[in-house]
Amino acid sequence: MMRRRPLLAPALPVALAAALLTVLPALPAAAHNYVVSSTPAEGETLTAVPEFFVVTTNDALLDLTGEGAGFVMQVTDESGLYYGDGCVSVQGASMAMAGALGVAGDYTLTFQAISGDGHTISDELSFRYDPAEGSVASTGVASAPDCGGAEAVDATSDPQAGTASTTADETGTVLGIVAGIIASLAVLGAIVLVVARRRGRGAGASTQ
Ligand SMILES: [Cu+2]
Repeated sequence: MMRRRPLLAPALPVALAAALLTVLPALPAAAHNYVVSSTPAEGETLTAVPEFFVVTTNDALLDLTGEGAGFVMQVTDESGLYYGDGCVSVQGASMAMAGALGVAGDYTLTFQAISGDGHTISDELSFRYDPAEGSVASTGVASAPDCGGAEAVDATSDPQAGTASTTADETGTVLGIVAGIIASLAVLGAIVLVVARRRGRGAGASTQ
């Protein structure tokens, strides 16, 4: 008995560490999303107006309302005029706004997004527009477009799809956490059983 206890003692910290390692991967990542790609890319020269300006991050963005609340994309030219309707759609790790540009020149794409951990991230990137002769140029506006107000956002987004994907994500997260807790309880239970059996054997041996 006396010689076994020092051998059993290290088993508990190991069990706790195993339980933590089982639970931790199931918890939502607690870090800012970061940009992995964009249209246009930083420093890129566009020769045509893209169908969409896109910013893609490393992980799912947090679109709680399913309507892109808190998400902003603005494209401005050298004189500060705005292009695009300001309607931002969020899908998974990406946000997008329909493309529109004026005449040839230097432009800036400024964006704001809600990271998966609930924090706001924002940045800007520079690009050049060098269209073919005779390309149709959009007219810039002096103040930032707001997608025509909330009603226009409803009309141009798909609230049903957004709500469904948000619910699925949350269900997946909860299931992951529950599975992690059950797995760690199972590990702890197994350790307790092993310890109890060894003690039982030890006790039985000592009484005989
Ligand atoms: Cu953060």
